[in-house]
Amino acid sequence: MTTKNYPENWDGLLIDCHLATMDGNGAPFGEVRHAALGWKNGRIVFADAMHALPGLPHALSANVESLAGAWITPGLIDCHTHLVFGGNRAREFDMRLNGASYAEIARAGGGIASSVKDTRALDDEALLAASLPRARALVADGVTTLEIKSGYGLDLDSELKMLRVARRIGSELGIGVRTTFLGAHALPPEFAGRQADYVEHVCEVLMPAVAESGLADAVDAFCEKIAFTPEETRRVFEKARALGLPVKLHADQLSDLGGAGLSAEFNGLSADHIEHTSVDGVRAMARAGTVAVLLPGAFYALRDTMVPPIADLREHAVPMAVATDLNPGTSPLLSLRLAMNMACTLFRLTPEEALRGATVHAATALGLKDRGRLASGLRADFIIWDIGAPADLCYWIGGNLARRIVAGGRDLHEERIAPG
Ligand code: DI6
Ligand code: FE
Repeated sequence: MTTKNYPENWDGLLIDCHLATMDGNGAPFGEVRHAALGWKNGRIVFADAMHALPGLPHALSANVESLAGAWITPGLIDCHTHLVFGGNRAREFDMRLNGASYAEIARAGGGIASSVKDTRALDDEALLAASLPRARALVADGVTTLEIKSGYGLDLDSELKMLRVARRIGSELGIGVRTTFLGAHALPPEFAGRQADYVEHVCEVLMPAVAESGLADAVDAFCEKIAFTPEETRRVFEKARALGLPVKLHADQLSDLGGAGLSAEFNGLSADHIEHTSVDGVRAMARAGTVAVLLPGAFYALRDTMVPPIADLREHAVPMAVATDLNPGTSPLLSLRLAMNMACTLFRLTPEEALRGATVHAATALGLKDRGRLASGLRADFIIWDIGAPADLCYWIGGNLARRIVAGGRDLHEERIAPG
């Protein structure tokens, strides 16, 4: 017991619960049983065993609730999405079922280009209205921070529009949103046959204006045979570095172009997909502290067979994050928990690795140190779940397990997250 002045006036105090703190305390999931969680002014002030509380619960907060043994985790973090877009690509789903490949559809002018057309056609309000239900679906399943990329605009006005809408999703839903400029996603139609000119345009026109706007937290590129070469990606990264923006990369998804190593060379926050990454790429990531972002939704939707080098990542202690890659083409996946389940089933992650991948390592992939764990001083982002053990979050396929979703100390009201 300490001798603090009472009452402490915590905004809330949950008692008789179990915490999966994800805070490397040696226990699986960083678990603390028979615990309590207190918060004040949007920050966690207590996340530990009940017997360590610095006073009687009612002396600490006027708002004490017993949870009768429920489990609490940090709010989940989806560190790779493209959820702002117009239209959808259900027709391509049909085409793929009839034998067309993703690369063939892209070469025939479908794919990303069709989402660019549909995204350019919407104004801010319409794009927000189209995108909000997708964000709500993620939040309803436990996400309190998400990353959203641009890349379906590919001209200055449309890219800025996407980034503005992404930021508005954060304020509308009361969640954390990090934005990423993905100008090097595909070649827009007005640059057909002039890829070098477009890369120049991204570096000399789009990226400086985006940086100036303050609307992007990072820069990404799609480094792939059907998109941008490693040399073009390097140019984009050099510009990002000059503008003071951190980088991350769609790397080695369909072929090994050395993308993971390239991201690491620029101290990238993450290298994402990485199905084809070599052990040299993994070593480079380990040296640079670049997070491996696993995207099993795209692997599943494309019926990929090349599993990311999980054993190498483990051996070299590269942190593994798990994200939805929510996008209209290759991963129309509206649940991060389902991505966690797929990471276990398809990539053989343990449930603990998958939950670390959607909390603490996802935070690192976004350069965020103030969330992803339950610990004093961090943001009060947490979920109360209807589960018997943390691994259940990966075990169940679908379902509504989140009983209560708290972001920055505020309960996200039903009307905020209910589809609408
Ligand atoms: N992320 C991407 O940017 C591409 N694949 C992926 O996993 C393409 C997304 C799209 O087809 O719209
Ligand atoms: Fe992606």
